[in-house]
Amino acid sequence: MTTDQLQAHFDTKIEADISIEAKDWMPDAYRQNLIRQIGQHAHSEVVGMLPEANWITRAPTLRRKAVLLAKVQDEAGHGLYLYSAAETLGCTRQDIYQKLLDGTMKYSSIFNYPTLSWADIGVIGWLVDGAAIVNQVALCRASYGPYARAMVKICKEESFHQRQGYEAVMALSKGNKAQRDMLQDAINRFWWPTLMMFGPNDSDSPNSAQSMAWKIKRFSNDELRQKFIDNTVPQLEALGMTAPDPELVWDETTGHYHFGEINWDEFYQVLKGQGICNYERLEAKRRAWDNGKWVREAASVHAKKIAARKQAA
Ligand code: BYC
Repeated sequence: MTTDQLQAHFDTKIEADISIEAKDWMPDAYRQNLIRQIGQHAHSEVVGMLPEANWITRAPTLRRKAVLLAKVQDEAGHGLYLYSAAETLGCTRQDIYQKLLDGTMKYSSIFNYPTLSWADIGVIGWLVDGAAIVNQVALCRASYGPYARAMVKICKEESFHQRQGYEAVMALSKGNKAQRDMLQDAINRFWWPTLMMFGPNDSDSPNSAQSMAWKIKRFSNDELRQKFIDNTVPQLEALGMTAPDPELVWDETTGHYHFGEINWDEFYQVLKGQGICNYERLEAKRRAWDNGKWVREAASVHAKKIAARKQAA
């Protein structure tokens, strides 16, 4: 087939909602855009382990510690599914991981904020995983099959994460004044950064139009952000807590909550590496990479030995 015929076949499949699979022909720009998004997504999962891991040794009870440990392990698993999905597009895991370490590939801005109290762990589960679910449920219908299928399993686990977060914040909301103040402080610090997770406003989102035409993204950044706010404000009210947004109000005419302007300067500063924890996060990942050198070497020697044994047999 000529390139034009291959392109026409690809377009027909996108139009008909037929998944694109790893061995199918796809335009190079589609492939590169997926490597970018899936790679960033994978990096977010593994960098996202760091702020939560910070509290494993300080969880208030053994039950909370076991649950948090399991959650952080789930995030590593999500990273693995996503790196595997990216590899089906022809990149190597090592290559895109190096791009994370040298700062040429992004990860979610949210993980550049510190976890200062136990309440932050509950709020991350509730708000950050809650935002991730809203974004990722839509990605379960992404046009690229391996990405969409990875998202199905990830979403199931994220739902559990969101529930554990809400259960933890519910306990704090029913606690004493110090516990309620700690929770309110965590909400105040994480509210706006959570809204930034959905990316820039649609008018400033360079990738959205093409990603939506290719049905990688099914909803725009602003649509998903609004959906998250509409879902979350009733939960906030049920906790007896408030959002740090004086403009947050139910709008009868639109049938949605109206909310204030996000501080986009802060968002772009964090993307440029100027967030509170950017340096610390990448340093932790670089250190882990260096410390893991002997494991990688031992594993590759073992793999070579097995291959040689198979060849000899
Ligand atoms: N942070 O054109 P746009 C989790 C970048 S992990 C950093 O709208 P796009 C969890 C964007 O990449 C969940 N960068 O982009 C884990 C682009 O830059 P490049 C993480 C951001 O791709 C552990 C530029 O800004 N979820 O839940 O169409 C523990 C312009 O943006 C951000 C995902 O990764 C940001 N927030 O849309 C707990 C979801 N926003 O690449 C929890 C998968 C934007 O052109 N990703 N940028 O240099 C997506 O759905 C989309 O990539 C986005 C952005 C909606 C995030």
